[in-house]
Amino acid sequence: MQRFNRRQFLQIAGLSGSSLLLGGCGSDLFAGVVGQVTEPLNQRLEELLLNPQKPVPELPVSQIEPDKLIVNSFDFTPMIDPVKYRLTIDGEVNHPMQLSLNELYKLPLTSVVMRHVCVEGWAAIVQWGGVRLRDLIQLAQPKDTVCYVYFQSADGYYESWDLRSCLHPQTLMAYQKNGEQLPIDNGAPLRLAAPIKLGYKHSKWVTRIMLTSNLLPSRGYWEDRGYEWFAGL
Ligand SMILES: Nc1nc2c(c(=O)[nH]1)N[C@H]1C(S)=C(S)[C@@H](COP(=O)(O)O)O[C@H]1N2
Ligand SMILES: [Mo]
Repeated sequence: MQRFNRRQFLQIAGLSGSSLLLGGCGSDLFAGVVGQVTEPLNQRLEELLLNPQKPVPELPVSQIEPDKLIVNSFDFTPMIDPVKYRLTIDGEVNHPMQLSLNELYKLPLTSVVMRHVCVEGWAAIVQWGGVRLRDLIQLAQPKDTVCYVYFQSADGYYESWDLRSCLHPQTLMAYQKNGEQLPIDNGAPLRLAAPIKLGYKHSKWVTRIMLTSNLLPSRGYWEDRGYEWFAGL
């Protein structure tokens, strides 16, 4: 595992304005096996209609609804020692990494006020703050075969996303909620947050981000129980 070094930090600063090439899954992501066999037609359309790189209009800070975000965990709340915590980024990448929280905190901080929508029938406007997932992916340098990203969580939850949605400028690995340190129940030390997908796509307590060319048979905790995979908002 390669540790995070100074040159890589500078790389982010220098590259933050540029776009990352999507390799083989850019314009015809859904021309592949997933689009034609695994996913129903409506999800292909959903992907085609959504422009993932266009920022979702931001909501004002005055509209944050601190009491409306309901803690929703399928099982237990894992206790993670913040000193020992490492975020693993691996898979089909040139630079697999293990990042400490201090290393993550040194990366550019982005805050986005967005609506969190749970399929169970509630929503809340939340401000999430953290590292852009695209910056982390850029640091790991995915091989051009990569089309999907898997997220592993400390409570056994797992998720998979399409690469384009991971590269969206408002897709965050968040460590702040409403301007304060992320509470344990909401996924501390690190959770996914993005205004482009339903709540169950936003893995809490993420410990591993794995980049891959293929969607594995286990696509996500709720997806494997019948929920939609793309789950776009
Ligand atoms: N690791 C993990 N992440 C998870 C879940 C979970 O049970 N475990 N539940 C998901 C669901 S269904 C929702 S709506 C949101 C809820 O986030 P919150 O508990 O911070 O409100 O987390 C998502 N991420
Ligand atoms: Mo949810």
